[in-house]
Amino acid sequence: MTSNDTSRPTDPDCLFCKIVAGEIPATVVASTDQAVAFKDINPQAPLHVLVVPRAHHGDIAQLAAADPELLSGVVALADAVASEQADGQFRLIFNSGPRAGQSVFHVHGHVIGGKELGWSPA
Ligand code: IU
Repeated sequence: MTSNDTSRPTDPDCLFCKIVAGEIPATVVASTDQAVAFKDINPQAPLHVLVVPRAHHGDIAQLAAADPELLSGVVALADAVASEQADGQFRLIFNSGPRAGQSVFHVHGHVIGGKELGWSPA
């Protein structure tokens, strides 16, 4: 783990840190000074955007413990994206740990919406 010029934690080996830095292309739909929202490359719904903090934190629990205000900023960006790109209603999913389906270990919320959603996560 290193820090960039704003003393934000980053991981040079992290895919989402590279997307945040613009080193790997992604379809960015919104951003703030705290977080970036980009389209998931394998969308599961008409609206499927990932919201990630610019700072590197491994999962939602680590983010909440380290910087609850930043977590709040991530949630606010999810809400803004759902309002801009869909009807403002959304599901926000943070997979936490491999058995829960987490494959990228830079915390990210899946903003899912744009259709009537069923409920069968298991
Ligand atoms: P997960 O909760 O860690 O499994 O989610 C990772 C998501 O990142 C998954 O939905 C991928 O489709 C998505 N993704 C992406 O949008 N861009 C990428 O370059 C890669 C994964 I690798």
